[in-house]
Amino acid sequence: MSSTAPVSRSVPVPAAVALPLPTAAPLRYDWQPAEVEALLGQPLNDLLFAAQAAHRSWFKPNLVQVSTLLSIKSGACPEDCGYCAQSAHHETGLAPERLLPLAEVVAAAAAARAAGATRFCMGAAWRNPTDRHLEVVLAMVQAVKDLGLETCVTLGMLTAAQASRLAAAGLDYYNHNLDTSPEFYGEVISTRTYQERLQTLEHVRAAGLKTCSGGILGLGESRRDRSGLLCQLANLPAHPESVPINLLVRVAGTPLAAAAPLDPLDLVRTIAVARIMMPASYVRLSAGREGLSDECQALCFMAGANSVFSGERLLTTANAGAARDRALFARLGLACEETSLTGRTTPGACDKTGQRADRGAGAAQAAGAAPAPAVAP
Ligand code: SAM
Ligand code: DTB
Ligand code: SF4
Repeated sequence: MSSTAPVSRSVPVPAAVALPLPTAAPLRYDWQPAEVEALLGQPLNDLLFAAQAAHRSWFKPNLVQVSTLLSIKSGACPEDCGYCAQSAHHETGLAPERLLPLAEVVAAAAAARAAGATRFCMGAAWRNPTDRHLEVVLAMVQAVKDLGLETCVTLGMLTAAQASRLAAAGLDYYNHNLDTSPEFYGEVISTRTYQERLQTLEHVRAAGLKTCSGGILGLGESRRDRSGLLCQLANLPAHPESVPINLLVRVAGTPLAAAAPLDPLDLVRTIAVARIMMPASYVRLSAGREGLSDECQALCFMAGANSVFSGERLLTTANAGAARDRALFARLGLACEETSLTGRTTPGACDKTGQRADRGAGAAQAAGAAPAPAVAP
């Protein structure tokens, strides 16, 4: 017997919002926190479908860009970032180290290249580099570039002149994260302002460097804070070419050592929404990957993550090692992306250079990307 009684639902269904159609939509720079918060709360299937559509309209869906990290100067950082093992404000037991000698950096970069990395990222625990430190880093950038690797450095705040010198040395990317929303920032870091972060990003863009900027989840932030972070990133004058999404690695001795663990599906949701908002950017599944199951990582790739850090270590904490990644990529049918710099080629890899040249509407179509399917809200 048929019944017209309403179906009872055990979970509340969020109000539907129109999920953006990536097909021919111009890149947007006017995202509002309320709409992004609503996107973050959409049914997961709808989010994953929209994120996949966005991803496939700009990227080959089964390629992952692989970077390797090296801490070139660890610990004793004057900043008080509540999550960080390297802050001098926290007792984490990390022994501070001097700036690594050039030969050690080159050896690590050569090993990373041999292991399949295409980008080598060097991090220093500074509030900002002195000009003397910068001289040493410039030599490192040039030497790593000579190995045929893309280069990225993260050195803290930069002046306009320092950003220009890094660009002149051939640096490809500068990493400088906004980390969280402007409203929550002061709960995590008190030794610098959000505005100072934005200022450095401006210097990086003005110098013609590619921007790597993202955030960190699991700090105790709300969904609204995640939406605030994503709006800040996506409303920059140009979307960052690379958007790392870190999951807090809880380090003993830091103020966030006992932070409540994040629901891993909130990481998946945040990656999906980052992919929808910045469809032409690499979205990197960054710190915290070691603690995720293969299945959760698979969901992150399904949500549009297309970049990872490889290797046994991040800066000071453990990372999913190369062997586990090889096995995971084989399970998922993923291949590592190559760049023209390494001289190795990936058949059918997207030529991002052409696509990003104008950073404007329809760049995907101009570069011949396949149209994405429509998404029903
Ligand atoms: N000192 C530079 C700076 O703060 O810009 C660069 C290095 S810092 C380690 C780079 C980023 O790593 C931070 O912005 C944060 O997003 C991430 N990070 C640091 N410690 C982390 C942790 N314990 N867990 C997850 N991500 C972390
Ligand atoms: C980013 O967003 N994540 C990387 C890189 N940029 C420099 C750093 C992760 C650090 C994780 C904690 C550690 O190893 O100290
Ligand atoms: Fe220093 Fe960067 Fe760590 Fe903050 S995140 S304490 S700036 S190394």
